[in-house]
Amino acid sequence: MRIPITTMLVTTMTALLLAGPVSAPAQMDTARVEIQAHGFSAPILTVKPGTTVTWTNRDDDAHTVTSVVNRFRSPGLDTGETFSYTFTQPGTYEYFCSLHPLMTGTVVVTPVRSGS
Ligand SMILES: [Cu+2]
Repeated sequence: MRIPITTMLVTTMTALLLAGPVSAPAQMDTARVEIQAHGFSAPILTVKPGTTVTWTNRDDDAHTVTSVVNRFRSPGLDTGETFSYTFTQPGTYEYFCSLHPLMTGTVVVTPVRSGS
């Protein structure tokens, strides 16, 4: 009995999906940035893909974490409030506080090399 070509295609594609993308599996890393004295505690933060970065506002003033190219955008964070974003793709992500645009920061997501 012949197997329809469409069944074979679906099976092949399913196998590819199960095999996952070529890139390394996502990692459950976390990183923290404190917002204090009208600045970000890590002006340049370097992380691996899959890292969830959490910003915490330690100032009395409200601040935001706003991506320059609108990849992420926190609401206004009052004292003690947090905002988290997971960086899945390598790249350089610049952000600032939309209430105080002189407050800037950068997250650099480094590519993961195979075999490391
Ligand atoms: Cu601010």
